[in-house]
Amino acid sequence: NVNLKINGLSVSAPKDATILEAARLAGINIPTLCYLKDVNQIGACRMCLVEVKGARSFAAACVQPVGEGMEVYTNTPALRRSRKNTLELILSTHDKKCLSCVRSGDCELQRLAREYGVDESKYEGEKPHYELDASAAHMIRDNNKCILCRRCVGACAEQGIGVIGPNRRGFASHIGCAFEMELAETSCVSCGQCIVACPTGALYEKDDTAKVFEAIGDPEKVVVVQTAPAVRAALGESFGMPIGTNVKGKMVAALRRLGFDKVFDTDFSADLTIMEEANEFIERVKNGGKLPLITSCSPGWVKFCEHYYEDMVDNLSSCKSPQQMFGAIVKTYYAEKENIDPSKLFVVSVMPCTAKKFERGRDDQAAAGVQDIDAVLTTRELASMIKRAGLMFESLPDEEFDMPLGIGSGAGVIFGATGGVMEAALRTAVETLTDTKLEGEALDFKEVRGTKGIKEATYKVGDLDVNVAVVSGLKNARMLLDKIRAGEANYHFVEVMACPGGCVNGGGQPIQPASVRNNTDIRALRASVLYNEDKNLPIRKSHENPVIKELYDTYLEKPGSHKAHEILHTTYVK
Ligand code: HC0
Ligand code: SF4
Repeated sequence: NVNLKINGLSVSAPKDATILEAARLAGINIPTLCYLKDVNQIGACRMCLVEVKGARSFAAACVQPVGEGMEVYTNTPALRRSRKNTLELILSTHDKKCLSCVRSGDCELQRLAREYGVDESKYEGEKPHYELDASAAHMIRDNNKCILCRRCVGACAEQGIGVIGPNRRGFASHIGCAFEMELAETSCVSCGQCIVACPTGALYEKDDTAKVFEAIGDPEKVVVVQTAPAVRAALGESFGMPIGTNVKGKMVAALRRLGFDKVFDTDFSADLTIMEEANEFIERVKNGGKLPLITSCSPGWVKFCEHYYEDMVDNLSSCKSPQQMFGAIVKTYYAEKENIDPSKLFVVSVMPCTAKKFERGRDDQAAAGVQDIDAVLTTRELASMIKRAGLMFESLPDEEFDMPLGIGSGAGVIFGATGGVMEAALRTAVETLTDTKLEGEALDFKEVRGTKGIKEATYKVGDLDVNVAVVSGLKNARMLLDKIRAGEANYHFVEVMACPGGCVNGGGQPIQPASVRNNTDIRALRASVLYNEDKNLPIRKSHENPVIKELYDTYLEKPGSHKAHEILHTTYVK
């Protein structure tokens, strides 16, 4: 550790800490705009400038390391003037339509402008004007609100994709794709990590709330909603609840009050995915099929694989994702059972994910001859619908999902965290291939839990040593796939989730500002919600879900049957 003084207070900080981190230890918050830990550390925005005694100029606290005996000042009149001026310069080119901006209330620029009492029209002058890029299935870029912080650029690079960056110089400088292409023309995988990194309203998902309100209001339609496992772990954040609060019951109550005819759980179809995928795994092992089997439930990952690892597309599981399986089952099995014309059914998904908006429109996702899914809302869009409907979320009662598609096992719940799909599949594969019954601790495959980017383990399943790997974040996926391609790794089963930490950290989740993201492990807190729910559920294995059993007994026959293939499996582009 090194000892230094910050605003006259003695502070001891690790020797590789930055001034920003050391100040935090002393209870002092230094404002930042461009800095996002591990994503964007370029010291460019000039908001975090501090005075260091003896230095000739101000230092950027986010990149400047601490030193023994250093004397730092974070809040002098000169610094306050400098920060205010920086903000006023940013605002001189900013499209200040705050009243209707999606980020109004949680915009980091708005907050600093208020804190520093800026004159928002001090530098009125010529403004660049940019057309919106609404080409992609999932999002919109509005460069008129961009402050050139480059957090989105860092986020996309961290995903190992890097399709956005600065174009032109000086006054004309702006963020976009190479050669001014539209986003839809690039290999963007729709993960939305750029959106959750953006401090302002320059990036946001395509809003489907109006379409869903309209369907709910249409007396001809039966409107069914499903919620992904990770939504319950974060929706409360949009209503000021602490990160890591499980709001399942209130979420269900809110959806019912919004007017959905049936409120179901994606955990159910996550269980169904496990049945099909575990079966596919066993088949491939027995029949010398393509290994490793790689999961296919994360649409950002699937698109990434199709684009960058064409030669490994045959490794992908042919299973549709739980989102798509859910829609397919609603429009076939459920429609028959309830005697509803599939074309009258309108199936909405609430997802922590922006790539699900893209997945919905993929080919071969229409089991009943109409698209499996009709609309996808992010967790954020659901929060906005709840607010617009005047529902007081915090005081809603806890309600239960509807039956029959509202039962999910603990295995389905943990899908939302990295490692969860693997653990869920192992619970079923081990019991199917061996005569053991997993109980208590034996149900926990701890080696594949946790937020580490790459995890590996070997499990004994019958006579077979099964080598598994779990990766989250596409940069990590790239490293692992390169190893597999080079013959340096021998896995049987691999789980890939596009977003770092899995769905809990998806691009559609409530946005936490950098001040929170830099200092809290939001992935771990949200994941703990899912592991706690799993621990406390009476049914923790997909194959023990009674509705899943009934579905196979009365309709699908058995995992991997002809009918199951027609309804629940899909194809990929090479
Ligand atoms: Fe996920 Fe899913 S677990 S991708 O992360 O597999 O989005 O939460 O809904 O489909 O179940 C997201 C989350 C899902 C799907 C499930 C899978
Ligand atoms: Fe990059 Fe993902 Fe944003 Fe596309 S959605 S630009 S891949 S970060």
